Amino acid sequence: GVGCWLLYSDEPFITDSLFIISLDLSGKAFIFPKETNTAHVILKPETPKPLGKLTVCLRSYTEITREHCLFSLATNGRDNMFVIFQTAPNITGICINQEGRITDSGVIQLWVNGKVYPRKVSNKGFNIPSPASIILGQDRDFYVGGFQASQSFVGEISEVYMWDYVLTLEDIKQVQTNDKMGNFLSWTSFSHEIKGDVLVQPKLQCKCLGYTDSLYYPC
Ligand SMILES: [Ca+2]
Repeated sequence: GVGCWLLYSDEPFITDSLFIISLDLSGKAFIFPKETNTAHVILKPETPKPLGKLTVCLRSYTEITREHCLFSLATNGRDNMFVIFQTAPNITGICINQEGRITDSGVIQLWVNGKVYPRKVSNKGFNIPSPASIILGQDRDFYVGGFQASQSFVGEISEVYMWDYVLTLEDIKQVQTNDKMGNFLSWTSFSHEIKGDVLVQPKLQCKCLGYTDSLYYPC
């Protein structure tokens, strides 16, 4: 039958979709307990489509001091189409706005813990064809796989949201108080598949206080 054919297919998207579940992860976090070249979470948009612009927001909490990859979006042609790397231990709330470079300016805006950083401009021609493969917790050197433990994430990731448009400053403020749902990926109906050693646990700290140094307070 079709299911058997899919199970033995090399096509990653079709195979992955057999194990995707959609859950409301409000008040929960993914825990990546140790350095591996296997543990990651595959994310599946409700309605995959090409992206001319996008915003990604997420929270991470880690003690590791080396570089690590939080979020990786790859397409068949490019393994590092859109990635979020971090290089310092931190409790971080990140939002990245990315405009397309074909019809728009290609401006990239980055917020970290409520602070806006100097804008950058993407490479010419930025546009993400569909389907794209999105994962948390590993950097990859291929469309699917090519993970190195030395770039893996160890710690907690939560409140992952993605939009197919650029968020305004008001929108970003709403994200920081958990009052803005994603229209492409939303933590409140999160279609995902866990691969390897990743746990879902209740969050110990959640809402942010706004624009202070202390991003979190207990749930
Ligand atoms: Ca790598």
